[in-house]
Amino acid sequence: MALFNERINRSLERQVKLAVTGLSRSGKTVFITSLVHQLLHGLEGTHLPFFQIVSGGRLRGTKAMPQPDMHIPTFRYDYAIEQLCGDPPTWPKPTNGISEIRLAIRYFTNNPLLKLMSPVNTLYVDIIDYPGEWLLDLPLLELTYEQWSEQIARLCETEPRLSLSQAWREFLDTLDLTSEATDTTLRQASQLYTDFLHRCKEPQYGLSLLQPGRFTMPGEDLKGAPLLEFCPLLQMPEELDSDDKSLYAEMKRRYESYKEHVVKKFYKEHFTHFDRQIVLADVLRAFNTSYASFVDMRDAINMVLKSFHYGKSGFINKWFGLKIDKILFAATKADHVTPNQLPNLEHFLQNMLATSNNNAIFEGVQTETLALAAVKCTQAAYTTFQGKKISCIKGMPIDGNKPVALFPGEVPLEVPMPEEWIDGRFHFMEFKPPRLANVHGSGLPHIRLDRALEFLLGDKF
Ligand SMILES: Nc1nc2c(ncn2[C@@H]2O[C@H](COP(=O)(O)OP(=O)(O)O)[C@@H](O)[C@H]2O)c(=O)[nH]1
Ligand SMILES: [Mg+2]
Repeated sequence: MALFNERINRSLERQVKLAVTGLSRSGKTVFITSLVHQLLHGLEGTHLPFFQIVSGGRLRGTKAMPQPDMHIPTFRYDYAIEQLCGDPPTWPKPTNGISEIRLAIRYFTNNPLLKLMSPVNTLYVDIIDYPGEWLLDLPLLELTYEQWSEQIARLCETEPRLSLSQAWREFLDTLDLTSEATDTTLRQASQLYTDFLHRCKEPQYGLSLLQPGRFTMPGEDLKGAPLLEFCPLLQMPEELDSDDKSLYAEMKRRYESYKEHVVKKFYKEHFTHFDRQIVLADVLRAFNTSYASFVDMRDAINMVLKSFHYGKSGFINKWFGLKIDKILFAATKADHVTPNQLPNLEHFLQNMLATSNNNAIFEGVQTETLALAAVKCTQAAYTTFQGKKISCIKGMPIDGNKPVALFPGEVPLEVPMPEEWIDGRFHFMEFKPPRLANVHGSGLPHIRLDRALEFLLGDKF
């Protein structure tokens, strides 16, 4: 019966799978939590002016429901909202895998056909949270172990990777790749390589292009699995027999099995079932860090986007087919800039995506870019500086107990030259979530979340 209902919902297009991705700390958990909160508490219609079903008074109510996919962990909205709405409010704990939540949205339909059957209808929205890092693995499918190793070796020729990879590279130098593989050596090599990736990720380096994606974001099912115990090599031995038991041959086998059992599996089991996608990017973090961090993030995001391109017209499509018809790219944490900087932030994101986001690549997919804040933690304010009125933002810094007012810097329209990324040019500070008097009386404060909802779901009602 459940399966039958599931099919009916799908055929009447009353079900939509909305996938949320982005690199770690880009704001996925907070975005989904706020989105669910907006819908659960959104009846009065004033806080989502651009989401027409709400502003037009057609929303009857929303309920969280048991999810349809039993093999995916549940998105813990209950935990996240408890933290965000606690006193004092705190940010939800970081997550590192895939999760899902189903919402049933009851609404008055405008569709004359559906109206005949029933004036009140239900749209089931399955929201899936998954790490953008997993999409960085797509290029591996087209690379041999040797080709991939060569790419990593090249990346490690320049700073900061050159210094950060030193311990791992020195260990590789001690190994005889033609000698028989042992579990201890494989484990040690992969551990040192994984440590290197984690160091790259530290805020002061802020690197994003880290492969394989599961080494830093294993997800619950793969933590500590032998499948993750390999690493690229900096030099390759000449010969390789098919029954070779050498370290080199074993590394290569594990790389191939990672591609087969992890990368392909993800595309087949999850990616191809998504209807709509939002890709979140914390563009401002790169500004705070360095030019190298920015370039790495831009390359990583563009690599993530290749999954959608290949899904529509390339090799993924040939294997599995992809349904996604709308993609929204969003610059998150837009409450870190003054309101007059929002257009610049959107423009800058468009610029970052310029190589991927064109019609030729996204055949038949509608795309849009937006700057948003899922939870607005700052207020716009004004201050005078040398007799001039300048706009600033006011909020509670993440590590303080007194509100601060600051001018965080202008978001440039074009990518600054490498020499222009000087220390202290930007102060995109992290803030605590706001304390609210009546957290369940209305949706959480946000910036442009209603526009995101209208783009992603508006046409489904
Ligand atoms: N000011 C502000 N900070 C945010 C917002 N969304 C996320 N953050 C910050 O970014 C961090 C990471 O967010 P999270 O949703 O856990 O990222 P995820 O790893 O992509 O799931 C949070 O702990 C907050 O510090 C937002 O809308 N506004
Ligand atoms: Mg998360």
